[in-house]
Amino acid sequence: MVKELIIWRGSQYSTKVIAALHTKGLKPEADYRLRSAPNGLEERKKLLPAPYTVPVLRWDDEIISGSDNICRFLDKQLSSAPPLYPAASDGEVRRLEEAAAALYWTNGWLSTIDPVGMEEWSGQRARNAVAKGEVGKLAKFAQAVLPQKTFGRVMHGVVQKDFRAFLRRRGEETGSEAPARLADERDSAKVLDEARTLLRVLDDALVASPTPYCCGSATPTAADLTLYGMLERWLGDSLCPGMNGASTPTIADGMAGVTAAWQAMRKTFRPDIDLHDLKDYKDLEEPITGPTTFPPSE
Ligand SMILES: N[C@@H](CCC(=O)N[C@@H](CS)C(=O)NCC(=O)O)C(=O)O
Repeated sequence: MVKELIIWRGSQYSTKVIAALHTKGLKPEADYRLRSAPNGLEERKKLLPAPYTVPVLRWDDEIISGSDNICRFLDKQLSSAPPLYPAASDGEVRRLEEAAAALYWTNGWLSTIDPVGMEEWSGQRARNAVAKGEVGKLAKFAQAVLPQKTFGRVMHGVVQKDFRAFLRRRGEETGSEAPARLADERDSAKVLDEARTLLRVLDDALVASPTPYCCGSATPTAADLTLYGMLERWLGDSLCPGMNGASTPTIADGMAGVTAAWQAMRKTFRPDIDLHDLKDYKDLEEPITGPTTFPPSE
């Protein structure tokens, strides 16, 4: 029987689903296989179902794309495990899940375009990749001949350009104003402010909740898990200790609800879901053929 999750390490929605599976009692490698998808969109189109994003879950004959669909599927499939959308607060959890997903663009900006955030989030990972020859001979040569600081600036320039192009494309695809606008934004303080304003929506809901999680839930809901994916980038290490770091460690300062949820989830999930020492983590070998099966089409 196939239980396989296709991810990118460092991806916020992949982190969310790995944590959702943990909430349902399933741990990576012990209970399901993890596979990586290629970075390039054209390659992903050959291997993944539309819309060609990660995460994708294969569960026996079912194919599910998108973290929200996967969470819904897990509630249906594993209904006696803690619910990700508790019945009594389903609508509110969905609203807060969307509010947490709205953090995605500023979360990516502050950990990729912001120079300090990028260095803290993935400077070490980039240097490891170059040292291992994973990013091509030219980068290795550039690292050998350029002073460390100049090399860092060159690498950051490439990553920044890619991420701005990604924001532009996703802005066009989704019609959302935030990614299109952030693609041309240059002011880190402004983006930090915008991110904190969005984060306060979650903080208000969490402060009002009698438990550390949204809507009085005893266990993390899909909304908390979406937030967790973002916070692993800002405050944690994206599940890869020693490779990734906290891009924006002060972002939740003064937000008691977000801070308590973050601490509770970190304690619950780690180190069970650390991804730095995987034994069976490989690229996806076979294309996932056929359309997604859940939610069923009408
Ligand atoms: N709504 C989807 C969004 C997934 C998503 O945006 N995944 C990112 C990685 S975190 C991705 O695959 N980006 C590549 C692209 O958009 O081409 C979900 O909840 O899973």
